[in-house]
Amino acid sequence: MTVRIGIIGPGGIGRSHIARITDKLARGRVVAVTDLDPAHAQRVAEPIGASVYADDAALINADDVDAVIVTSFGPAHEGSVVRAIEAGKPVFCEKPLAPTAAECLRIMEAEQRGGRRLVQVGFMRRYDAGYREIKAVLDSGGVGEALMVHNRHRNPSSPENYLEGMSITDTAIHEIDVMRFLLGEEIVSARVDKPKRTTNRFPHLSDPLVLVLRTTSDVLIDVEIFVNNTYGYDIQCEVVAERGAVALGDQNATVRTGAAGRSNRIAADYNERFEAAFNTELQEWINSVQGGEIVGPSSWDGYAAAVVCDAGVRSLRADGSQEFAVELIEKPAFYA
Ligand code: NAD
Ligand code: ISE
Repeated sequence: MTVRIGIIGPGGIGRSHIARITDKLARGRVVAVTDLDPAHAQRVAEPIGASVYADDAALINADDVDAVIVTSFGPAHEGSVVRAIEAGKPVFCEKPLAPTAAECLRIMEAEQRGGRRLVQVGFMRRYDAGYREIKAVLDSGGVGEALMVHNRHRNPSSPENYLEGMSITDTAIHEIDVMRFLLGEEIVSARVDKPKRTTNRFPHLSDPLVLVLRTTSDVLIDVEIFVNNTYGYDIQCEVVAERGAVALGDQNATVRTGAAGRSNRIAADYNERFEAAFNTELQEWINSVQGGEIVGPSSWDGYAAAVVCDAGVRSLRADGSQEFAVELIEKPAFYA
């Protein structure tokens, strides 16, 4: 059986997902598209023979849509995800599940009312081979307990509609989630330090930033967030443990050697850096829709990351470098 998929908001990442489902993945087909801009939806739908719907509700309720992918911008996610849950259809929502914990809580309430897991959040770093290898090393106990983690999240540029809090809710949320995944514990506090700003940014943005997190067992995590570095999409992570350190390797395996030394390409964007992870993530989602049991990152994971984002955004907006506590609700048995 082919899973017939409807996509809400096929902008940058949505079109990448359509291309991978159409050309690379098995047992999935995009049959329906909607976007705030109907002409854009038409342009996206035509080459793949998909139908265009006026809005998310019409697409979700279409008889030939088995499952939904939400790739609209963050503040629009809650409405579409809740509508999909209420229609009883599996929904893959790009990160963030929603920009604030309050929105994520409402999604969790709707999902629990429905009585079965329907939501998967697009935390694709959990599917990246490098992060998975770091997790395997930590889980094996070979380097002892993790003590500190150093992360760098660098983008070449960010558009004018990338607003202040998005450094946390749209960018660092990847590290927030993957730290929970690697360390297997929750984050209990967040603080944002604000270094000298780059001149290569829109005036409304503080860039770069350093997000400092602490976990339940006191692991200290720093995340450099620099979304206008002008040179490339550069993701780094090093876990320092009691008897060693383990880090992501170079993104592009080939190393060029010449008179200027040794070098390797830096990825241009998220598609190049995380192509394999996106493919695995969405193939496993399609498989789980077919199998009737959603097993990837859950609404709880979306919520747990959003609570940390809330604290980070408060610190970003506060004077100086203030630390804020992260307070999660008790995890519902539904998500155990
Ligand atoms: P984008 O602006 O390129 O595309 C968003 C699209 O959604 C646009 O076409 C817009 O018209 C449409 N849209 C907005 N609100 C809508 C609504 N209510 N109904 C229907 N359509 C709507 O954005 P993007 O860069 O593709 O990001 C989209 C989402 O994907 C964001 O949540 C972002 O955080 C996430 N994302 C994830 C990754 C990743 O690495 N996992 C990478 C990029 C983007
Ligand atoms: C974007 O939405 C992504 O998810 C990218 O992976 C990230 O690097 C970028 O900062 C976000 O805006």
